[in-house]
Amino acid sequence: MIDLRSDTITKPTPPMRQAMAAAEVGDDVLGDDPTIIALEKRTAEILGHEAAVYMPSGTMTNQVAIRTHTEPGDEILVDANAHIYFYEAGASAALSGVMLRFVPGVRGIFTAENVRAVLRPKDIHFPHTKLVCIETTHNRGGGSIWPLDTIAEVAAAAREAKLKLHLDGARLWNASVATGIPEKQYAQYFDSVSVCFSKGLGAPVGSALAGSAEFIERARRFRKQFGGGIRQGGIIAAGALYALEHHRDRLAQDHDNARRLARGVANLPNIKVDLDTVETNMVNLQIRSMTAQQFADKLHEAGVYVLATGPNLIRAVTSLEVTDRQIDQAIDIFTDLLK
Ligand code: TLP
Repeated sequence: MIDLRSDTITKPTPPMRQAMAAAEVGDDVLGDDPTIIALEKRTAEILGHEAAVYMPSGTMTNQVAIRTHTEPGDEILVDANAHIYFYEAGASAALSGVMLRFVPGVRGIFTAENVRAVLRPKDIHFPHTKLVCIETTHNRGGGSIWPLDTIAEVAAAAREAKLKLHLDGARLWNASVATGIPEKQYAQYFDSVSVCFSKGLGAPVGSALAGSAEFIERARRFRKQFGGGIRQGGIIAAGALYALEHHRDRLAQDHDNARRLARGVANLPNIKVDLDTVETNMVNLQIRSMTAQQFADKLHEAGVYVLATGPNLIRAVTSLEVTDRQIDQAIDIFTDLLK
């Protein structure tokens, strides 16, 4: 199978497994797992924040951030395609009791003006708006990258309104490799930043939340409350540390493969892909002659795994599990099915 469902399918490589097997461990809930401590320190350093805390998943880092920034009854601003809203099983409502308000965006990217347009005056009728969430690269936006100046403008609008700013940077690594802008240059605008090690970086488990030392101390308590203390988690953190040092630069290959796939299928009938929107390791493809699920099923029978992410939309994601040869084979399979 050529697995283009997600970059979450990536498996630890043999040297990563060796690093994991050799990891020193302790009890992280008691604060003495040396490998987790090293991972948190390195992550904070890369992001230019004071501290970071390791957690089992990106969903948990996002949701702990939301809980740490808000109180029940507050409102947070997201775009309608944000992972936080679309794919986190209603967690913000269930775990933090917050309302989500949508900021209109294009491929997940909104402007300072869009934020100002949804701000509320102080009034007894209204919830307190506390937080703006941005996602880069944007998953449902097809791996789109927020321009740095747009982030800076949105951050300024948020500050003016005394709102905090959270970055869902599950794939911030991809944004940095694609633009050459270091992660910390993006991260400087945010009060909290969530990053994932278990997507394109290829570690088996884990994400981290970064922020000020005070914010992270409060977040640690909510991690515990949400059931995210990991005890001898150094074994998995070692995979993440290995990935941070060895797998960031190679994301460029995944980006090349995504463009190669997009170019290879762009002129086929009954499929539409806008090549200008292929910025990182994702390709959003619109299907015309059948539903996206029907096409995904046909691809599956022919040996290519993709996800239908809308009635007419399929998503193909490249990762270290997919070789350039497999991309060429996938293009041939698309061609056979659509010709
Ligand atoms: N995304 C997954 C699915 O949940 C859709 C995928 O296959 O792309 N933020 C962003 C932007 C994400 O794309 C994801 C995972 C998460 C957070 C959540 O990470 P996990 O899966 O570790 O909870």
